[in-house]
Amino acid sequence: MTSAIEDTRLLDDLAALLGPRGFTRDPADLAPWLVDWRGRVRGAALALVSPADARQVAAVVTLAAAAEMPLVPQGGNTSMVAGATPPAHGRALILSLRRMRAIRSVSAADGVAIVEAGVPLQALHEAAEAEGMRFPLSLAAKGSATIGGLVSTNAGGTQVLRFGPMRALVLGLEAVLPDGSVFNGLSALRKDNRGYDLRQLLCGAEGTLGLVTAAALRLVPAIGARAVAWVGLDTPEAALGLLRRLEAATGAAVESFELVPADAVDLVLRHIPGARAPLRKSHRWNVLIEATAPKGAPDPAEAMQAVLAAGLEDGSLADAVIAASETQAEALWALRETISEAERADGVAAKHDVAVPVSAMPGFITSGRAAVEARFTGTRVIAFGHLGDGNVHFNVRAPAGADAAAWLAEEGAAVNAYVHDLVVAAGGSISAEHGIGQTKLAEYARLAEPARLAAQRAIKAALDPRGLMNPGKLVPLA
Ligand code: 2HG
Ligand code: ZN
Repeated sequence: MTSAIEDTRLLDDLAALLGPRGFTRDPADLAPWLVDWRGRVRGAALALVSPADARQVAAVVTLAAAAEMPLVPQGGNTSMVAGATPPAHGRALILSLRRMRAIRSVSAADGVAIVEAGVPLQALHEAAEAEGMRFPLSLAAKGSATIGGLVSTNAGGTQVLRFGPMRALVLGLEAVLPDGSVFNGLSALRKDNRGYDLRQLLCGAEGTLGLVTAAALRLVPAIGARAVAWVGLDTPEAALGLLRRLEAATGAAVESFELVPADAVDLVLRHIPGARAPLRKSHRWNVLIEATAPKGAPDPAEAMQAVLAAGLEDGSLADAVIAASETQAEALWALRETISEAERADGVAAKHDVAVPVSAMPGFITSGRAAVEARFTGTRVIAFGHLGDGNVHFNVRAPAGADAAAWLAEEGAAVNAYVHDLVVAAGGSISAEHGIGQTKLAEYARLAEPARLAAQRAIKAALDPRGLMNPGKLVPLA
């Protein structure tokens, strides 16, 4: 049993250990970190602790373990599933990794960067670029999302098609385990076959098995040439057909293939200042395509142009534009990357981050949308994102004119269950890239195969027997 007196003693010890830069109980300091990015889940915490290095993280974990104090790790706090929001009861500490921002090394020779957990993704992009290299994972929250969070959520983003999710880019990890020991696994060996892969276990563990303090990450050569296009077309099937033709014509050059419905373009044009329609007319479906080549390799623009011209000619595409400058390319990307923000500004939606086999996705989008809109009268499905990965964000918006928050409170659970049942029937996953966090936990427990849940609970119990690492996330209680 722990008592308030023991909690006070722990807080005093942590304050002494971390000093004023590393410890605060000031409500104003804590406030931004107590609510999730979408503003839907609120929690509370006794303090915000911000260790400066792995040694301090280990000391915090050891003290917290002795006091049986839950720890909630946080990076940029941009989780889509409230994975970094502390519990409502408030007996927890937020452990921010944001002070650990050293880029320890960038080696072009090995194609490896070693970076600490609190480094924002954008900063890693810049550091790699300065060495003629590139870290090939990107997403809309790159300015705030941190390496520790990206590893711990096995983040996806817009280049998974070619380079895989975070998991595929993590070559090594340094982490503090729940007993306070430090796992020194940063040596980025190409081959290392010593049994269970702790590094991969920690990727996507959402901080439930330990705290990632640094990562060795795969770099690839910098981009020499890139071609960015926006295409208007009639159906998701036509979009997937286009992807296959582009892949055949450009080899592995296509790295982003993002599906955007007309509704999403409308939301962006309405809510994001400076956004401009990419094509003369509105099209029911659009894709944003990026193909790249390293320096010295053939420029993919020519092949892309030929494929698009043929598609316009045979009528499978309605319209297309290839960016003529970096500024135009960035403007096209901004249209895609601000969908989430625009949707948030428009009012909360019931969000679903779903995966099905790539070839089944066009059919899933069309029939799923019709089924949901028929079952929940007035709702509007907006399905966008990573078609090339078989992953879309299948978000269901409230009926026009309705109070979106009230609608979500009343109908959200039924909508989620309905959509997730469709996903499971299609052999898919209810979380493609956002993780489980808090908001998907009940649905995950309802739908996951028993063997998966049992193994996951056994791993959690073995490594974190007291259940202090980000409790209430990812692992459903038995
Ligand atoms: C994206 O692809 C993000 O833009 C966010 O994963 C998706 O807001 C969403 O539903
Ligand atoms: Zn996404």
